[in-house]
Amino acid sequence: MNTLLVNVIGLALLAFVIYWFWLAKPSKGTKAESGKITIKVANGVYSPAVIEAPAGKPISLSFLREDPSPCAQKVVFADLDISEDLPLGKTKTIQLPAQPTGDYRFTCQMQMYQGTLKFI
Ligand SMILES: [Cu+2]
Repeated sequence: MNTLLVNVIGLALLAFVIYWFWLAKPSKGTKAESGKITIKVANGVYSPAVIEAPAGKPISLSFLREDPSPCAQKVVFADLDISEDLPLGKTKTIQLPAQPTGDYRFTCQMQMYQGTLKFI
């Protein structure tokens, strides 16, 4: 009986290891394959905070700001020299020109909100 129990535990561990290392992929960015995505601005986080988009194509990001604090008022793409005001409770769409592959951070003006745009 003991051997059986050990085997069952062993199998369970093995299944867990397989799941952990091969099946549970680390959460990657949300894909914006169509080049369009809406990002919610609330509670100190952009959701999604990591966005993947195809390099070499213009994309359009929509921000829906639900956080009334002045902190969330602007979104800044420092690398792209783009800074836009986000109206409260309305969707603001920002067009970004085509970019080469790479990671581009976007933040609020105080950098408390942080997000990454990955062109892949
Ligand atoms: Cu801020």
